Amino acid sequence: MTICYIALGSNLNQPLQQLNAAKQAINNLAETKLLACSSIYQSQALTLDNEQQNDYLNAVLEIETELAAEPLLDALLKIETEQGRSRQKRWGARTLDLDILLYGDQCIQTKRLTVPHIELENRKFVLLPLFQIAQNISIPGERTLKELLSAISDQKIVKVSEFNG
Ligand code: ROI
Repeated sequence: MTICYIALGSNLNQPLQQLNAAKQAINNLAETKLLACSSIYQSQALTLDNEQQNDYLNAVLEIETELAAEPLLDALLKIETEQGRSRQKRWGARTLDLDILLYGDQCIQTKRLTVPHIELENRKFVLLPLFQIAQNISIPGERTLKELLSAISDQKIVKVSEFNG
């Protein structure tokens, strides 16, 4: 069993419903148990070239899984597709984004997967929900979550909701 943290994000097609549906789907994955959910947070879209996008809703889930990292990635991509995501441009608006932030204490670097997630340390909309449910974890190769968070405290992010059920 490996403890993993999954980031959820959405800014299209009813983001709150997208996040709740994704949580249910992750809860239903084979060989996987949902251990904890952060609250749901809203923030301005981080974009390239000041492109205008809707605000995002973001959250983080803690799971325990027997799935290896790449099969877990495949399962998450399947959930994204089932919830209507087509792969558009990089940094474009999206119905649902599911990212593996951490997979146990492993560092993984394959063609398809970089863990810890490459943008983890720059994104308050990932760090804050992660911190809410995992204050004491250490991130392989990184500073503590608290240190990472204090380095980017200027990004505005607001708690707006909890998951259903
Ligand atoms: N911006 C915010 N605030 N939240 C996200 O989840 C998010 N995801 C993305 C980009 C486009 C980088 N911007 C984001 O993929």
